[in-house]
Amino acid sequence: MSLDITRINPYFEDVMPQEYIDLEKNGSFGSEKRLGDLGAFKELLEEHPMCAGCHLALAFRVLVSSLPRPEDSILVGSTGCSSLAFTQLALHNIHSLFGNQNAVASGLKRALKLRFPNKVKDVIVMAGDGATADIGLDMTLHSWFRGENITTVMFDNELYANTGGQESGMSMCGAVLNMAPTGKKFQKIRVHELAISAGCAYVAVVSTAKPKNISECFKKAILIAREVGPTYIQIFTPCPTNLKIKPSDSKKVAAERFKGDYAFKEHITDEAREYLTSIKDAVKKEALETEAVLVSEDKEIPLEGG
Ligand SMILES: Cc1ncc(C[n+]2csc(CCOP(=O)(O)OP(=O)(O)O)c2C)c(N)n1
Ligand SMILES: [Mg+2]
Repeated sequence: MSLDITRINPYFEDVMPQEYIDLEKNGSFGSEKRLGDLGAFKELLEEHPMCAGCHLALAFRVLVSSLPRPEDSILVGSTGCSSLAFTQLALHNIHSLFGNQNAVASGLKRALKLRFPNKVKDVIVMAGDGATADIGLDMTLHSWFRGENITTVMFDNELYANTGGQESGMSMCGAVLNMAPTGKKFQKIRVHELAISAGCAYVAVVSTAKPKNISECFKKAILIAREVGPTYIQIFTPCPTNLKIKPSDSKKVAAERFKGDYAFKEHITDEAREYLTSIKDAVKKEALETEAVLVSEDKEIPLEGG
């Protein structure tokens, strides 16, 4: 996507909503300080239609603010609470049929590689735990087995929130939910371990208890998916509505679980680690070269009046 797509046609300037004018003037496309702008502009969801205290919304905002190239990213969503957030985005996104998200993303990534062989196009799946670990598990796993160059993000609120609180494979054993009144009878699925054995080059289990960590892991996952292979980020995103806790307590729940069973976990293959190191060097080299050019250009600028 060209950044020009966000420019306002001069003929429409007087009728454009203020929020779009703000987005065009100050929006963070192409800005390095995107996280600092969180919530300030429309593409970063300053408002959203989710419940108060929804940590899926918090994670969503952190993710879209951390995209290395928002203008060249395509987000693939699935049915669930997150599909409400997608409607607030000024970014390319696709709503896929519930469970099909990794199949749709695979096709999209392949088509974009053929259509734009010399351009970076990041394809990122963002879906709930029900979509990823239950109904879409076969599509998710097979995209990893095939080694597709996509990133998969799971918003793990440990239930089907959008349909009123059924248990998912990611619910905790014993969890009593609106539509699981006798409690869940089996253990939470260890999708991060499946991701590792299915061949993901990078896997991270993170939590809204540490938003900055989500951002760092997500960036790594996107970079690695470009060249090395599939990547997976699982984010704990407590749902106060279904957990029946005060919205202001979501943070406390995330922090408590972070100290216990939902602690940070990271897996990176040697190849992915080497790739990250190699591009770090390339970025540093580029920065040094730019500095050298700037210094030499600086010397050539004649002093005023000199
Ligand atoms: C093919 C299909 N099956 C079932 C549904 C009904 N449905 C909509 S959202 C949802 C649950 C979503 O749960 P999850 O993926 O965990 O997302 P959450 O709402 O918790 O964010 C279900 C079963 C559907 N829309 N389409
Ligand atoms: Mg869910």
